[in-house]
Amino acid sequence: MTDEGCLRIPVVWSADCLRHEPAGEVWLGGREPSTEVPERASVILRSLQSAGAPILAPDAHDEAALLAVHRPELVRHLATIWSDWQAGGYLSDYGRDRVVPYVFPTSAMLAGLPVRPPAATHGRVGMFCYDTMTLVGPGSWEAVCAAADSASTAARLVAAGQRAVYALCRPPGHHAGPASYGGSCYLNNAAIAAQALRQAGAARVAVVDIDAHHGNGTQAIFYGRADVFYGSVHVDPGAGWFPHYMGFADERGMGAGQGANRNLPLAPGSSDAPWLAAVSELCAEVRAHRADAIVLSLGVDAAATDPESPLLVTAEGYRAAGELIGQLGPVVVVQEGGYDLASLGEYVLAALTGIDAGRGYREG
Ligand code: SP5
Ligand code: ZN
Repeated sequence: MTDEGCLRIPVVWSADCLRHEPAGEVWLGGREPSTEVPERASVILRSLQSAGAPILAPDAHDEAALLAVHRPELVRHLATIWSDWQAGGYLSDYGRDRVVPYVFPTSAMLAGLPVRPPAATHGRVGMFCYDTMTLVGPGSWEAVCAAADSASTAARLVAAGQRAVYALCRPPGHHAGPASYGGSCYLNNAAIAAQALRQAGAARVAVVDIDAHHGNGTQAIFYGRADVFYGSVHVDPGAGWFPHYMGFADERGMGAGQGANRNLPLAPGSSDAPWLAAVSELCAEVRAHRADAIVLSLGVDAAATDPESPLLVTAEGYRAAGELIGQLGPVVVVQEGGYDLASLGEYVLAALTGIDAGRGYREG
């Protein structure tokens, strides 16, 4: 293959990411087939391999990389819940083959009382998992760790001088908060990458999130901080879309982080022109914050072909977005959502091709 036809961006990938098999999602009380399936990663990998991208294995990272953005209680829960579930007989006695919450300690329920960790395993799940669609099974923790390791490794490579590295993370991460998981996400791969860049010497980092859904977890992790800007374009939660409770335009950060959060919600049905205008506005914010490095939360579920969102972005739109973002500075690209198996590979390749083209950098 000629250099011209070759995608030069390294891909960090571990086959352990295939070990998470959610085996369904409970939606409105009924179990439905999963949308976040292992095949998503295989399809993306094949597309990038055919484009000639170099594939690298992640290094294993210690728990410190996870604990830098997550509460130890969440990490311990995710690491142990499947074995507790088995030991508790939920599979053998009740035929429940995946971990699903059923009681949630909402602020409305507690009415001011503190959360007391429940004695029962099945009671405890809702303390961390905020929806019924994010199931845990036998290989989930191994995949969650492999995804986090891939993001950390990509951040290390960018900190060492690579201009753009792509982490093929699965499961995705941007809905996971400091002590919460949901939205098919368990640990926040993008936040782990952003924090790793900070610790490797970048004074200011920007997370740009172009997944169709608002990255409520990433926002929550950095909401009070000025050193990590979070900007997102997504389908308007006010028009009835997940995550329903967060992602509104007036959420601008708090305390020291005031002004370092920017949400650009779009109407359902929005296509390339308004979406790219919003991406461009986020890029202007990133420049204004003088970020030394960028983390791109690359969900391709804004695709016109995607079953999980009403946005109508084309592959050319994703390529153009990649070019704009690639001009901002060094980029760690982290895979988030994207569920149409027939077009996923094309959309991810389009975004990375745009970044590759844009990484000549337009300084200033
Ligand atoms: C990472 C990511 O893109 N997570 C998105 C999670 C949004 N899920 C919302 C699910 C709404 C219900 N979907 C109906 C599917 C029925 N099987
Ligand atoms: Zn999404």
